[in-house]
Amino acid sequence: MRKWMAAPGLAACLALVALAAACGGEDRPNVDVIEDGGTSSASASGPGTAAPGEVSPKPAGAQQVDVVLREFALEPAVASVKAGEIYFLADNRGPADAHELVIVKTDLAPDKLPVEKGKVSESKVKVVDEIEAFAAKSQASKSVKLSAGTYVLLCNIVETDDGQTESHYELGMRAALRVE
Ligand SMILES: [Cu+2]
Repeated sequence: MRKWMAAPGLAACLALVALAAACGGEDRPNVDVIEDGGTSSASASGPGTAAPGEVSPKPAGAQQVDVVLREFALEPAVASVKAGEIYFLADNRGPADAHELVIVKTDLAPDKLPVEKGKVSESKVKVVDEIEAFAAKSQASKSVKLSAGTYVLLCNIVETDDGQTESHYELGMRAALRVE
């Protein structure tokens, strides 16, 4: 009985789709809701927004350095590595903000880099590479060849909310990494 009823129902539906999209109409509002949700969440989150990070596989032979990013700390799992290819795997634990991972080669202490308006002057230090800002609760990776020396890992995002400047670097998102 049910099977027999289902067939004409489907046929009627297909016919109506062709005529007036009456059956297909049930799908269309769902699509619109998804699109609206995506748009509004992106615009409502403010300056800290960024796309989720992307993780690529660790190259063979590279040394892995896990780095935790959060409001407001930057914590490499190790203090030193051997010179060579380093695979940085950054884990943004937020809870809310986008963060980045900038790798600077410098003899200066992590908290002594030149700063202008809360931002480390990237033209005055040697930026080796970086993982660009990526969203909270996602991970991002980058492989970088590092020569021996001392490095500072930092997040150089500065947000301005209601005239208040929030420098991730000054709030503590910086750490030393020694390459031997
Ligand atoms: Cu940050």
